[in-house]
Amino acid sequence: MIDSGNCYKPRLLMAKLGIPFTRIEVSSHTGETRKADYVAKNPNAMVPLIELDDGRRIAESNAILLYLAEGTRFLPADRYERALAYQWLFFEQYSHEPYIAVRKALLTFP
Ligand SMILES: N[C@@H](CCC(=O)N[C@@H](CS)C(=O)NCC(=O)O)C(=O)O
Repeated sequence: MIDSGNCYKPRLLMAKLGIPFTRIEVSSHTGETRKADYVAKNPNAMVPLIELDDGRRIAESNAILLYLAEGTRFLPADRYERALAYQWLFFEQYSHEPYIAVRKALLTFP
């Protein structure tokens, strides 16, 4: 979904890591996230969803980020430094996304 911040996150990381990908537009604006074929792929009916070359899928933007970042400079090897990265990811989902990003979307999309 091109105007989704949650979709931008993995797209940005894949670009920074030079990982080639194909973007398939699935938008909640058009009801596509609620269609049966999409819900069969992600029962939570949300984007982003990444499909790996072997067909396995990962939902939740930060789970996708952690999968992509594994073994790269974007996820520290040091236990404490990695915990700080997790700290930002949990903060983003619990304190930023619902209160700021969703409000921004509600104001902007209409
Ligand atoms: N916690 C999820 C949130 C994903 C999310 O809120 N996706 C929105 C677009 S930004 C969505 O798919 N909404 C569809 C709907 O509510 O029907 C993540 O980080 O991936």
